[in-house]
Parts: sequence; C-alpha cells; structure tokens
Amino acid sequence: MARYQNIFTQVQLRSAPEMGVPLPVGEEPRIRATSFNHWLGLVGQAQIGPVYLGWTGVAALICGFLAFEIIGLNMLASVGWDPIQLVRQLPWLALEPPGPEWGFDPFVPLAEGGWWIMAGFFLTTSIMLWWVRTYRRARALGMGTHVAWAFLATIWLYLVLGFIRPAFMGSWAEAVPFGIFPHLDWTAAFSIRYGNLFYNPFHALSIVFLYGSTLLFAMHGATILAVGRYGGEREIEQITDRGTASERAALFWRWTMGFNATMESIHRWAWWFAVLTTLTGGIGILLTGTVVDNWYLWAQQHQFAPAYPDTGVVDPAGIRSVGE
Ligand code: 07D
Repeated sequence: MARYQNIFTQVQLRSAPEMGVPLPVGEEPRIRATSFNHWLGLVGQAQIGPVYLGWTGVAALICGFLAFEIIGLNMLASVGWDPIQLVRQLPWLALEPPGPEWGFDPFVPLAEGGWWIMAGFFLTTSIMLWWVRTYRRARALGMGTHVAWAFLATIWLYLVLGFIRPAFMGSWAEAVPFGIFPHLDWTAAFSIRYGNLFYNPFHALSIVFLYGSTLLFAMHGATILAVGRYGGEREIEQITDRGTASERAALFWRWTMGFNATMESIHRWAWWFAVLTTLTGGIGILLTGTVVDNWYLWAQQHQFAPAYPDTGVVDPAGIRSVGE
C-alpha cells in the first residue's frame, strides 16, 4: 500500500462516502448528497459534501445574492443597460455611497446613494448571518469557536470602513464605494486626504501583522512539507514520540534560530497575527478624521517624521501651517 503520499503521488480513494462523526438530532448535515472530483482531490479532499445548509446559510446566500444584484444592476444601468459595455468597463464601474450633502441620513433617494445603502445593508446582513453559521456549526461539532472570532476581526475592519467611521464622521460619503478600481482609488484618495496613511502607526502595525502572517505561514507550511516524508502532517500522534517528524521540525528551528514554537503554539501565533492585522487596521481607520486629521503633521508633532522648514503653506485641514 502507498504510504508516503503527496500532491503528486497520492492515491485517491473511491468508496462509500465518509459522512462524519455521529451528531445530535437536528445537527446532522441537511444535504446528504455527495460526489467525488478528481481535480479537487489533487489540492484537497476529493469528496464533495455533505453540506449543512440551515436557515442562517440560506438567508445569508439570499442576502448576498440581493447585494450582488443591486450592485450589478446599478453598474449595468450606468452603461445604458448594454451588457457588452458592462463586461468591457467592469473594472472601472462603481456603485457610490451618498454624497456629503446627505450627511448620515438613513433615507437617501435610491439614485443618489440609496442603492449603495441598500446593497451595504444586504451585504452586511449576509456576512453577519454567515458569521452565526460559522459559530453554530463549530458548536454543533463540539469544536472551539476560534474560526468565528477570527472572522469577526475581519468583519470589524469591514464595518469600520463602511459604517462605523462614516457614522462617527456624520457622512456616508466617507464610506468605500463598491467597484474594483473605484475602491482602490478610494484607498489612495483616503490616504492623501488624511495626510498619508504610512504615518498612521496602526496602519504600520497592521502591515507588520500582515507581512508577519505571510512569513509565519511560509515557515510553518514549509516546515510541515519538509517533514512530510516522516508523516509530519499527522501532527497529533507525533507530539509525544521521540524521533518523529514533529521533533525534527522543532529541532530544525532551534538549530537555526535557537527557539522553536510547539505544534500547538505555532497555530496560536498564526491566529493572533492574522487577527491583529484587521484589529489594528480597524483602530487606525477609526482614528482617521475623527481623532487625527493629518497623519503626516501628527507624525511631525510626535517626532517620527522630519519637520521641513516652514513654507508658509497653510494646512488645508486648518490646524496650522506646515512645519510650524
Ligand atoms: C476586510 C475591508 C473591506 C471592506 C470594503 C467595504 C460596507 C458597507 C453599509 C451597513 C482587508 C465595506 C462596505 C461595510 C456597509 C451599510 C449601509 C480589507 C477588509 C471593501 N498598505 N491601506 C491596509 C499596505 C498604502 C490604506 C491593511 C501595504 C498607501 C487604507 C494592510 C502598503 C495607501 C487602508 C495594508 C500599503 C494605503 C489600508 C489592510 C505598501 C494608499 C485600510 C488589511 C507596502 C494606497 C486598511 C489601517 C486587510 C487598514 C489598509 C497594507 C500602502 C491606504 C495592512 C503593505 C500608503 C485606506 N493596508 N495603504 O486585511 O486597515 O484588509 O488600514 O505600500 O482601510 Mg495600506
């Protein structure tokens, strides 16, 4: 029998589908149909299904579909209902939030940003319902709820960008537009408007954790692949035994840098780095325009950006002249 398997050598089993551990009544998968797919089998499990699609899942999919339709139809309307132009211009098309004249008014005419509020409402409802789904499915399986809390850290940044900060600023116009290039343009304009986001220490922290996450992921992924020939991917049975893949993996890092994470702690490192990326990011965005109006001037005041000689140019934010 083949024992050492990797993406190139694996044996894909075809037998009665694996239906999982016994679960309490009402918690079992609702859609019990299964199938096998060779291509999926090359990158993960070949078995598709069973799927649990409870009411939170169904409602999330419906709300997500409504948001997608509202955004798509508005974009189609913006090119005169021409499907060819929709495809051709898609990366540039947008559904914009209400203009500054509407403040944070919840009732805005549809064509003046009301559609954006409605799409945002359905998208947010969809995401929150999906969050409930991740929490409840984990509980039903007797698992911890770590995935749900990590997911909430991303939802935090999403809500700060699209709802919480605009509410604090009293204007929907501060929120992110829907659209591929338009949301990127918004990012650049936001950075410039508030004095260069590079000088926002929470943006810097967020980058530390983002880059740190990629580094940790690369180190952990590479380590486990490197000990695959000793069965390193079977983590649990390896923790206590001597001479295992797990011990070699730990020793490798202790030899090369004097310290090693454990089989358990490496996953806590990864969880915290990923979660802190959007947690610190959301704090940075929430402070922008509410507490700090110009990050470059703020950095000068706090002695981590150089102060250039006074040019006499008055800060457009009205705080003081540059270099003062
Ligand atoms: C999760 C959010 C997506 C949300 C969207 C819209 C609603 C509607 C409506 C209820 C993932 C939400 C809409 C909620 C609701 C109703 C009615 C994103 C999520 C689409 N940066 N940067 C980060 C780097 C620069 C800028 C994080 C690097 C420039 C802004 C990360 C560089 C400028 C923001 C990061 C760089 C700039 C960020 C994202 C280099 C101009 C953020 C982490 C090397 C381009 C975000 C604190 C993440 C943030 C963010 C990296 C440069 C602007 C660490 C590496 C100087 C405005 N940047 N950046 O996982 O958190 O995002 O900032 O140059 O908002 Mg940056």
